[in-house]
Amino acid sequence: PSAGAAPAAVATAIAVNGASGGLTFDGVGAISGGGGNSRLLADYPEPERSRILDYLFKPGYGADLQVLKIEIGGDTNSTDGAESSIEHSQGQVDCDQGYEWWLAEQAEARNPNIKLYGLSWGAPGWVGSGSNTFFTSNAITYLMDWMGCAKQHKLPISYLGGWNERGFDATWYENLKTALVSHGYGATKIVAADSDWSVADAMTTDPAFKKAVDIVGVHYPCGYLSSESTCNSTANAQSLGKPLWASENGSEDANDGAAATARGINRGYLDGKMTSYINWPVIAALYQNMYFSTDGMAEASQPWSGNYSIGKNTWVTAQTTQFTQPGWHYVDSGSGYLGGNRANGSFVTLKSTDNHDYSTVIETMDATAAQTANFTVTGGLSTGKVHVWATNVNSSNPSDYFVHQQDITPSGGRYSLTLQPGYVYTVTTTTGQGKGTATSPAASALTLPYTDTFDTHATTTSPKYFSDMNGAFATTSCDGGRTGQCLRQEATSTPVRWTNEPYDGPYTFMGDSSWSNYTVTTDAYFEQSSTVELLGRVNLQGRNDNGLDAYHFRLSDTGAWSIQKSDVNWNFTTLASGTTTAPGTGSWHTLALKMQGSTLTASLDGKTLGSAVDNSYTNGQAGLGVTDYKTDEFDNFALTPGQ
Ligand code: 147
Repeated sequence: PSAGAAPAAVATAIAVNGASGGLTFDGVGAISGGGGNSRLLADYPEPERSRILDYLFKPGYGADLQVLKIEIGGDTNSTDGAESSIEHSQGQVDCDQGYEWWLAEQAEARNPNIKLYGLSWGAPGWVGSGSNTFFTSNAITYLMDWMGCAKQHKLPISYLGGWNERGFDATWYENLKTALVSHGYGATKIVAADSDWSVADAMTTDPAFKKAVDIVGVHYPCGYLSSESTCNSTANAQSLGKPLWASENGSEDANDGAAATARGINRGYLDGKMTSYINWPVIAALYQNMYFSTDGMAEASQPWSGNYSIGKNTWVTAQTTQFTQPGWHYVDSGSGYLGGNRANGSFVTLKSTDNHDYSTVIETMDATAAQTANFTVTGGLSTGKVHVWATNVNSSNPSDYFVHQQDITPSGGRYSLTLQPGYVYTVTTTTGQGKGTATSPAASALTLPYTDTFDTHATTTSPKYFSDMNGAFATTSCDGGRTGQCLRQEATSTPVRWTNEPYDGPYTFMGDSSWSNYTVTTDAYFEQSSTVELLGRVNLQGRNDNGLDAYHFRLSDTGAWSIQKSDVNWNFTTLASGTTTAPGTGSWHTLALKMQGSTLTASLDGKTLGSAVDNSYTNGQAGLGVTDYKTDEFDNFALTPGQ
């Protein structure tokens, strides 16, 4: 065009033909775990907790997730926390450990059609004993125990995976399939290998492996972080005749990641024939000093105030999930790139199993001008009224998300729609959509003093607000002649790990990052020869727990004590140390770490051991730890404010 003339507007014909071919749609969902990202949601007050769950799972209200992938907790760090195993020690199964069962029950209660998918990041030490790999026969025993727990919880597990992002062992998957069938879980499909496309290459040359695996699940096939605009699978994968999934995608901010999510959901099918898109993670319900603190569908990091926010990611996801069901079919004739050019955006049409309803999801994330879509409906699909819903992804005003814009009555099966740049549109013959209206209370700090005697909690659930980073801290009956409940570190040996931090001692922390001058006190019981610690001014954590800005007061049963600081690379600096009368094993003692300005003071049973001066950290949360996989106990946790 000559200077000044507007470029010719792009017009795209969308042929919504019910007779067209297309693969089966398996659903759009999200992951709880990998790890610790849902932890604080469990402790939210009502009614906020239910409202957030509604925004995630309730049909016609919010993200309306169709797949929920849950971590099979392994007592080891799996990104932003460690999730509890159901079997810390072989043969001792406790199906109430962790919070994923609770979350899955909440999801099922809201949407009985949701598909559940279990995957391990790590596992208790016994699973990999001697090998430190997950691909053992013990792991199969362990997964059958986990399936038994799911059954006990009345949670149907549609899909089960192997070891997250740690390759595959063909024989192991074959044995897993045999075990599922022989234990009566033959309806559960195996996804392999939650890693890269090489699993499909192996399946093309190994018929037994190919037979054992039902679905090829690959991570970040649409790129990692905001690069998500082109999605890829491989010729080998497409030759298998098995569903191909983006079994983990995302790792995006709840708001800033919305454009990548919108592209990825459509383009996974267009570019790579992938029929499921599973976002990591479901929610950012974790402390804000963690590495991936804002990733998910929503953010909820203040269980004391009830404050939360629903991310734009929820609404671009809803543009597909509220208008489709797993089991619907893609309509290939009604799917492609606008004007044949990926820069204009993409469109994907899905139809109901009875070939009546359809929904077309259009994204114009990278378009720069308005365009037109000209629809023609044929092949037995409804030519009745269509409803148009839209999300303006360029807007930061939530009232521009998930808006019912207009209804159009086709004429002779034809109608047109103008598409603005930066939008996701859904054109649908279905009804029942909705945008939740619950609003959040204001954020506020958790005030001191704070105490927890660990007596009021269920025996198998970690206490309120505590988020474990390695190991498993659970309330259980006290040892050492003490009555009531105490907090015990339950992992008895180094787990099969997923992360690779140089220091992986079990620790857990809680509270408000604004806390500055305070004393953290606890009673501690040395069940074995070991070193326990108090943490204070817990601040930034390195990715995958590869370090922590914090102060530590450590005491061993031998009487050796220290005040140390650690940094985000797990460098430890000893600020003060000494040896006191050995507390020994089998008895209770009271430890305290006082932080006042730059002065740090450690005391034992009311007597000062020593102090140090350091200016590194001025504020942060409080925690408890054991420097090795020992089952020490804690009681009477108390935080008292200083000046
Ligand atoms: C994934 C993990 O599976 C998740 O648990 C979580 O840690 C997530 C955070 O982004 O990352 O693992 C990946 C790590 C790096 C890449 C892809 C997946 N990468 O660089 O492409």
